[in-house]
Amino acid sequence: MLNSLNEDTITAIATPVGVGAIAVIRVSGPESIIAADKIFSGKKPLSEAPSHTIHYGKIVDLKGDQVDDVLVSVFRSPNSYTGENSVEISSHGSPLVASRIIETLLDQGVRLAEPGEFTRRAFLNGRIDLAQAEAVADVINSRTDAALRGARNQLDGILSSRVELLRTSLLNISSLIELELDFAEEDIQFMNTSQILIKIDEIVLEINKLLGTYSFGKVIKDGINVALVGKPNVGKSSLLNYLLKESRAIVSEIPGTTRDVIIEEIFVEGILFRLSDTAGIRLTQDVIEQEGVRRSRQAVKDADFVIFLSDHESGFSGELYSELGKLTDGKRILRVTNKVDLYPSMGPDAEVYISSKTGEGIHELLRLMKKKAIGSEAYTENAAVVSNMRHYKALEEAAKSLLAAKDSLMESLSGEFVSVDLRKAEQSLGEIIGTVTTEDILNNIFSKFCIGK
Ligand SMILES: Nc1nc2c(ncn2[C@@H]2O[C@H](COP(=O)(O)OP(=O)(O)OP(=O)(O)O)[C@@H](O)[C@H]2O)c(=O)[nH]1
Ligand SMILES: [Mg+2]
Repeated sequence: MLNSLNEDTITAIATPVGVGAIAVIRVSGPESIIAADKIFSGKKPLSEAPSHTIHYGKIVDLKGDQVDDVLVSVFRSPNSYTGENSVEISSHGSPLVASRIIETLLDQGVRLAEPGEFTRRAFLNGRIDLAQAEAVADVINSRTDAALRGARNQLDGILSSRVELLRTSLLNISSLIELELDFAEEDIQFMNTSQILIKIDEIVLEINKLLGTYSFGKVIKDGINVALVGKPNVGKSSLLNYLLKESRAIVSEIPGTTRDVIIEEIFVEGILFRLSDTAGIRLTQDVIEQEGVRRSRQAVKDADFVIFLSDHESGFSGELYSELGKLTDGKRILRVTNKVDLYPSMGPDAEVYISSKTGEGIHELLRLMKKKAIGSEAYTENAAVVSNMRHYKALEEAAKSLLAAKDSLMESLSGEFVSVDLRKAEQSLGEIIGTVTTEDILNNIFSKFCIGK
């Protein structure tokens, strides 16, 4: 089933639900042009239309009623998104019109597509590999230029070709070892152990390089969660408001103002920061504030990194700091001292001194936030960057198998052991681009797509 070509023809609306200028209805599968022809009335039948041509006409339902006038694009296999015969019907952008066109198509034996089914077919028909198929979703979901650039790179196959290269070198080594096994009695050696070790080390190095891009790639793709915590009244809500350039959270001189966690997004040089303003952490008798403090602690646990805000009075020492140290458990922390307009002399040991009133130091704060988020590593436009957890895990698995292969080699175990681990590593790499895959992996990936993609 997995690799068989699809026999049935599917349809879905490819444009967002709701009113718009036009709606696009996608049809793909062996019967798509024939089915569209049956409901289409134009100058010439679509069955005579060459690939990549557009045709004006009317959609007429089973009863002979006209549904809408439309433009129909015809794509013939294999030169279409899915690799199959496909049709795209552009109608007026009314949800009612679009669903009536879908219904007339269903009357012709076409079925509704599942989420991501068009892209799944593109993968199964070899139009794109699995990493590229995943990049299609990333392109759609991109919210920053940097995220879009990363997703485009992956869609263009930059990661895929790197992985494919590693896979090919692995295949070369394991075939040599397997060949040696075939000639075991003649005691022929095609490559000596140290040569093989060097080759494996080269591949491990490349894999580690890719693994090293993940924290950067993930932040670029998904943004980063930052918790703003500290004692009451140090100016957490004031800082959030300053960064948002609006009076989002209530600010007052009364300690314990904020109770709920307030989450807002800011973009700093193309990176999405999801900031949580939290209740100031302290012991309190107020039950509502207690709940607020509990939520602050949770926000710290959920965050990728924590801005620990203080003023000259509170500082960074004491119980709160040691508690945060435990809660953050090795997470990134940025220590910031606020209200420098009041106390210009350097106070507690902060990485940056700011004023949420005058804006002093905010530029430096943003610079440090960016640095904490993506690290100092800068990747060029065309670098292969890993941004997907699935790819990361597969690379880790591959590295593990390679290390096992190295161990066997060094212990002079039989070539069979080495070859098994090399094959495993090669399969892990294959999972990234989809040369090795299972129905589960595919369902997991494509169920997250929208319908019509
Ligand atoms: N002068 C000065 N005052 C500030 C600054 N930042 C905040 N404040 C004042 O400090 C007081 C507390 O500010 P908030 O932003 O409510 O403090 P918070 O940390 O959110 O407090 P809780 O929500 O109670 O935990 C308010 O009166 C602010 O106007 C600053 O940089 N300079
Ligand atoms: Mg507050």
